[in-house]
Amino acid sequence: MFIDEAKIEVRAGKGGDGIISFRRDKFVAKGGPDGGDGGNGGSIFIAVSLRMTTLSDYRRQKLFKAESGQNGGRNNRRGKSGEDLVLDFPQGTIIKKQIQGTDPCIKIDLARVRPLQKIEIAQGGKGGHGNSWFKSSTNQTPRNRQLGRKGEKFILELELKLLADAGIVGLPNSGKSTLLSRLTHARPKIADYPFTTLEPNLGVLDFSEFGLGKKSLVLADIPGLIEGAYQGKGLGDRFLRHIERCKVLIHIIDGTSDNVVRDYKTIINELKRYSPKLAKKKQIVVLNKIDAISEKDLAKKIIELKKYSPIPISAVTGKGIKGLLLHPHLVGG
Ligand SMILES: Nc1nc2c(ncn2[C@@H]2O[C@H](COP(=O)(O)OP(=O)(O)OP(=O)(O)O)[C@@H](O)[C@H]2O)c(=O)[nH]1
Ligand SMILES: [Mg+2]
Repeated sequence: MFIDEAKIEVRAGKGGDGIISFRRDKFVAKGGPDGGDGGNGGSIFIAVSLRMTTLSDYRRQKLFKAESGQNGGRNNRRGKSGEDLVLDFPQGTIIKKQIQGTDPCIKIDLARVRPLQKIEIAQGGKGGHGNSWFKSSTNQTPRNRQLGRKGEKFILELELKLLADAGIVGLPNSGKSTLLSRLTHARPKIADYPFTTLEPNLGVLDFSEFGLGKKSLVLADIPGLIEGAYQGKGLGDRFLRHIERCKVLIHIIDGTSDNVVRDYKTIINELKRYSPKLAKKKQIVVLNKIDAISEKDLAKKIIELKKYSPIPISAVTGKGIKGLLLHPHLVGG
């Protein structure tokens, strides 16, 4: 299941307590202090996993605890430290870390974190000193010791914003998923009814497969938008967050529609309502399904959309695809 929001709690381990103890040696009448220190509590780290594409791992389990340190022992034995815990997240995750009850305070964007890099998010508590640590020339039999410190704990608000170079937007049924499957090895569900795509699909566009050099881009196909998506109509606009970080949008218009300009404007309005920044992104307007309309109809629709420099294609037959790939926003972007 595609999950792009979650809230979890992380609790680092408590430090182990130092203990009070004195040597009881057969041959030493009055042994000195030998209470060991407690071990440190385990810390919690975050890391990026390229294999994860959703936050579904955080849907059920909400509380993550690292192990506590063990108490110190006799004979100056130090307690064992608690194991650290590493939590993996998909690459586009944004984590808001808040101390319980207060507003989000620290934002960590995992898009900037390299895979294999670990970042400490909650530090384990330090182990306390045992009484032998307090021994001094003036105090040979210390009766004090420290308790282990508590580990840090935080609420983490998780939000996933997929990392794609280009986002495919359009009305339902316009051919977004068909285009993704034409350009990449992704195999999203395609069908002749609206809202076939229920969650974003990603694919890698390898220009070399089209004889166009070495470049590659990640494409995101998102569920179709309809008028009022910003009010929650259809599947709403919640998937638009996944194209917020794209450099360019591929805006698909169904060439068989009887009003391509209205269709274009519907999408632009929904993008604007969601975020003016999104609506201002570089856009490539594509007129799809040209195999299904007459040449005359095609010429008319191209003129209607002239202001937006539409690229006519057929995602099904592949016609015009090279022209699309050669668009400066894709090749140069
Ligand atoms: N004739 C023709 N049909 C097409 C073309 N591209 C897509 N289609 C058809 O249009 C229908 C919808 O295609 P999809 O790719 O599922 O459309 P979508 O935009 O992803 O739709 P949603 O996921 O529901 O938003 C399918 O029946 C496709 O076969 C095309 O270039 N020519
Ligand atoms: Mg689709």
